[in-house]
Amino acid sequence: MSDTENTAVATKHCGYVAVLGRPNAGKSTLVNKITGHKVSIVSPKVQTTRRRVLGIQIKGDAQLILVDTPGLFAPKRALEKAIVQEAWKAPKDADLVVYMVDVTARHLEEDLELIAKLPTDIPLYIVFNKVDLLNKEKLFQVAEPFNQLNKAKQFFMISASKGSGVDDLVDKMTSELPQGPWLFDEDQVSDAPKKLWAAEITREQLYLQLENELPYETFVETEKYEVFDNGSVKISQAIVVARDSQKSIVVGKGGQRIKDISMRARYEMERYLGQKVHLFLFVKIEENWMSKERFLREMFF
Ligand SMILES: Nc1nc2c(ncn2[C@@H]2O[C@H](COP(=O)(O)OP(=O)(O)OP(=O)(O)O)[C@@H](O)[C@H]2O)c(=O)[nH]1
Ligand SMILES: [Mg+2]
Repeated sequence: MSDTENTAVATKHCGYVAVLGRPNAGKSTLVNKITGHKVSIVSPKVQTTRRRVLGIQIKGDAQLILVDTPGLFAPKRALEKAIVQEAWKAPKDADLVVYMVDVTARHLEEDLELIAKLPTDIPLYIVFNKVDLLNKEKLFQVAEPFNQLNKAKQFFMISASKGSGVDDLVDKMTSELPQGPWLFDEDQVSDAPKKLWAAEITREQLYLQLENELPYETFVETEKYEVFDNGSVKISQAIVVARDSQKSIVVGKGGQRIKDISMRARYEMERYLGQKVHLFLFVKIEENWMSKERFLREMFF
C-alpha cells in the first residue's frame, strides 16, 4: 500500500450502530430516515420487523452501518423466540447501541428493564422518539427515570418520522465510530438481497391492509426476480398463509384485496427501484409454516 493510500484509510471511520427498542418504537423509521431509502418496512402494528437488516450511510469520512432489529418483547411462540433472539444478537458486534423509547408508549418500566440487560462495555445512546406527539412537560417526566439509570452516554429527543433531531443524532453517532476502512461499497444502502427486499415490501402491505392477527400468520416468498434489458423487473411472489380461511381474506371479495395489495406494493417497488415493475402475487397455504425449519432458515438466512 502506498503512503497516500495509508493516509486515506487512516482518516476513514466505519462501524456498527445497533438500533434496539420495544416493538413500534420507530427503529425502522429512523433507519429509513437516515439512509434516505426504504431499508426496512414500517407499519403501525407491533412486530413488523422480523429480521436484522443493515442500513448503510456515508457521512463525510465515515461509513455508518445501522442495524435495524426486531422489537424486544417477551416471546411465546417458537417464531417469536427466534425473532427476539435475532435482536439480542445485534449489540454483540456493535460499536454503539442506540436504544429507542416511544415516548407515547405504555409501560415504560419495560424499557428500563430492557436497558438494564444491555451490555455495559459498549456506549449507549437513549433516544426518545415521537416527541412530536407529546408536550415538553410530559417529555421531561418520561425522561426522568431513564436519567436516573446512569447508563446512557447521551440522550436525544427526536421525531424519526418528521426528522427533527435526527441530524444531530447522526453527527454524534458518527463520532463514536472507530477508525478503519469502509466495509461496504459507497453506493450500497442495505445488505438485503433484492428478492428479500421485494418480499418485505409486499409484507408491509399485508401489515397495512389486513386486520388483527392475520399479518402475523403470513410469510412472503419471492419466487422469481427477473430484470429485463430495458431495466424493467418481473417479480413473482407467494403469500404464504396457514389456513384456507386466511386465503379467502387475503384474496378478498372478487379478488379486490389482493389487487390492492399488489397495486400498492408494486407502486412502492417502482418508487425505490426507479423502474417499471410487473408484480405477480399468488396465495399459498402451508399449514403451520411458522414451525417449519425452511421458513425460519429463509427468514434469518
Ligand atoms: N408521530 C410519530 N410516529 C412515528 C415516529 N416514528 C415512527 N412513527 C410511527 O410508529 C409506527 C412504528 O414505526 P416502525 O418504524 O415500524 O417501528 P419499529 O420500532 O421498527 O417497530 P417493529 O419493527 O415492530 O419493532 C409507524 O406507524 C410509524 O409511522 C415519530 O417520530 N412520530
Ligand atoms: Mg421495525
